[in-house]
Amino acid sequence: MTRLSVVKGDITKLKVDAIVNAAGPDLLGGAGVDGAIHRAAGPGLVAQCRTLGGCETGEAKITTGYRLPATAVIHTVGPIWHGGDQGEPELLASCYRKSLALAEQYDLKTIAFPAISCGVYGYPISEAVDVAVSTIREYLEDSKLDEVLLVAFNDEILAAYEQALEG
Ligand code: AR6
Repeated sequence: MTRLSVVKGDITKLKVDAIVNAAGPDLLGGAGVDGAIHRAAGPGLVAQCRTLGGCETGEAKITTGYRLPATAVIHTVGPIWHGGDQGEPELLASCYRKSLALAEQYDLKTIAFPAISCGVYGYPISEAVDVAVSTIREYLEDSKLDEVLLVAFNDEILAAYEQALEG
């Protein structure tokens, strides 16, 4: 059975098969976790990203990890929060599903997610973590993955994940 757990820390330090990047649609780097991943990976990452032609909201694309301890980076574009009635939950769920599916497709067994859309894109944390946990749990009912990690960058997100995982 696949393990789903929460860890506090910096996703760029994790030695897993794939880390997920909360990217922007141009995939060329930015603030938040995206900036941290590009800084840690080095210039090879943006060079490969330039060849990908961007990424639509709710979709995901994969690159190698370059100087990161992780083997691969799965770049997904979360929805910008506009109040919740513009398809945000479905788009956020799609980010998790498509990222998990890409990991499986590439035979990657361990994957770590940041709290997609919970920073610059303004998604309310408790609502976002409920989408993340329920979508991942549903996906893991039938999957070949060994471990999924939810990475909390601060205590507020850590507490929200812990509460969602108890439910
Ligand atoms: N490790 C783990 N989580 C982190 C890290 C880290 N090193 N750094 C930040 N976080 P954000 P978004 C958390 O803003 O809301 C960029 O400009 C952070 O605390 O990175 O999806 C992109 O290019 C928050 O909980 O992503 C896009 O344009 C979570 O990561 C846009 O921001 C996501 O926050 C994407 O916005």
